[in-house]
Amino acid sequence: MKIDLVTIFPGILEGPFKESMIKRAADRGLVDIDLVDLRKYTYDRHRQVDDAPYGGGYGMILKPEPLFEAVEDLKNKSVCEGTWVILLTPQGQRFNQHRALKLAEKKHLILICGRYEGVDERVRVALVDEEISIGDYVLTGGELAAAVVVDAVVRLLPGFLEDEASADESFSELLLEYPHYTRPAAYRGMEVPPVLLSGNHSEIGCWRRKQSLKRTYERRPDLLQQADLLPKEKVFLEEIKKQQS
Ligand code: JDH
Repeated sequence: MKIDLVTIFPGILEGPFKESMIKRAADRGLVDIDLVDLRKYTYDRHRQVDDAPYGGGYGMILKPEPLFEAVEDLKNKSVCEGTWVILLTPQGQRFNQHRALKLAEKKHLILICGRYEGVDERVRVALVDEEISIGDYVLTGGELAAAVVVDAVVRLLPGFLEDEASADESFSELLLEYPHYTRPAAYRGMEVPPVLLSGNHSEIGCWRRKQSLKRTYERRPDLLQQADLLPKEKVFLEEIKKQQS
């Protein structure tokens, strides 16, 4: 997968992609991430990327010309058909695991990170395929949001997770996780649940699934709507609900 991030602050994005797991994915050739400085696509003396809003009012708006030039240049250079252009914006559709899975199917993503009050409306209308917001809080720009989206997408690429099964990801990640324990078996009087020390893998699997369901019901019941549960899991869920009331 090819990912281009268009920004006036490439420095913000250098850290997240030049460290750790995402760097390893790039080194292994799973993904090619480029930080594209929007100022490269300005041709005036002051390398101006923003301007005051027509009609007056507070703040500055990213001008259309550098963004159009940047995206068109990246599309022309692209070896693959079907480039998908994403704008990070507080007005976008909420990002979630489902959207991450959809984006992981694309061959070439271009993410536009806005700043100031946002981008000229013509960018949305003529250049952007999808507008995304990472959540209902206000950031100062799109860079950190873009880093979140890229992180979530890259870990889904085939071959990213070397050993663990990623096949059941799409399913298991719709529920909250079961509790994890590592050595020691007893710590400050807190003991690891005996089933995890039993070596009985079908029992362990069953315990974990039940813990997942219990946690999801207690903390994020909204997630249970979209998870399709097995009949016996539905029965278990009813038991949990009864115990609570
Ligand atoms: C991109 C500029 C800053 C902040 C106006 C909007 C009141 C406009 N989940 C997310 N939160 N924020 C962003 C994001 C923020 C951005 C840009 C993404 C580019 N900014 C900015 C506030 C406003 N404001 C909220 N209303 C309730 C008015 C721009 C983001 C993502 N993804």
